[in-house]
Amino acid sequence: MKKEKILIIGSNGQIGLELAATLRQRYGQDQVVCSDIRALENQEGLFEQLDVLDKDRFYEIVKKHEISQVYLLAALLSATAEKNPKFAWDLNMNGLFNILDAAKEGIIKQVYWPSSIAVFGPSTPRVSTPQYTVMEPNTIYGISKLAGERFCEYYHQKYGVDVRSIRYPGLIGWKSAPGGGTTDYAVHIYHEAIKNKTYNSFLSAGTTLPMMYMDDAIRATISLMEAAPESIKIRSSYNVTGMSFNPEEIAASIRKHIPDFTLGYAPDFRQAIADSWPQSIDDTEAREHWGWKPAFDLDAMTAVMLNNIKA
Ligand code: AKB
Repeated sequence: MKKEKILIIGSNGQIGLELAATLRQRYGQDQVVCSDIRALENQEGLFEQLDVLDKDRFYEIVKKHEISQVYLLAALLSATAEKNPKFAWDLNMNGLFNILDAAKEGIIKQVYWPSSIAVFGPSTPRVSTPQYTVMEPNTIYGISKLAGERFCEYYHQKYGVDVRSIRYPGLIGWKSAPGGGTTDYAVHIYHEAIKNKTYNSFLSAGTTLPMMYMDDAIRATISLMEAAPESIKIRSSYNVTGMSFNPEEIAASIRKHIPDFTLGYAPDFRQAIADSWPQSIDDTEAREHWGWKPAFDLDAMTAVMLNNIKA
């Protein structure tokens, strides 16, 4: 059987860096091509410069490397998208169309595209938010993700495109920095705890959000992509979650290791975004359809984050 040849678009972002390392370990160095708008100074392995809006260049790379699977991670996240709504819409939607169209034409075989808890809005039930519920997002990022979900399902139903997706909660890892999200405080807080023993949160004390440790997110992503097609019953995007906490609770978890850690608050425009999102997620369908189960809770994640950042 011919091995899959994988292209990661947006490989130098928070998820991309970790996904690339895991996929290369799993499938082999030469099976994974990374791409991003800019190369890193110390870019490793097969790499192609790619702006996902440049369809010709995308097709050129797919042809050159005989790509069969694409992970499309290039996007503007919630906070950055609010500052540049037109560009966010253009990047988040037209980037997706370029990849879905290639799958529709049979040029590639399988697509992974991340959605987000941002697809939910203020009218959604906020506790244990189910897979199917009211969805009226009020951020440009959430609107683009909800539209993207509808197009993924449409391309699957109309054209048989094998597209798979997860609604990521806030993702927390120590190997890479997040950029432009509302949940980013939950990464910064660990770095500041180690460096300065204090942090000023841009979300208020009681702002509870769904979150996930990066290792769980990478495992969920690869499990979904490797699952048998007949087990994938949702082609818009799957709810998944790892844990839920607010800034007070993550601070309490950090104080188990750094007792004199202090937390201050300076909420900004991201507070309104967080207030429109769920506090916790019901991921029953992901568990039942393809066996999803998180491994990390808050204290387990805190221990790994602090140990690795310190090292
Ligand atoms: C963000 O905060 O924008 C992202 C997300 C929840 O999709 N981390």
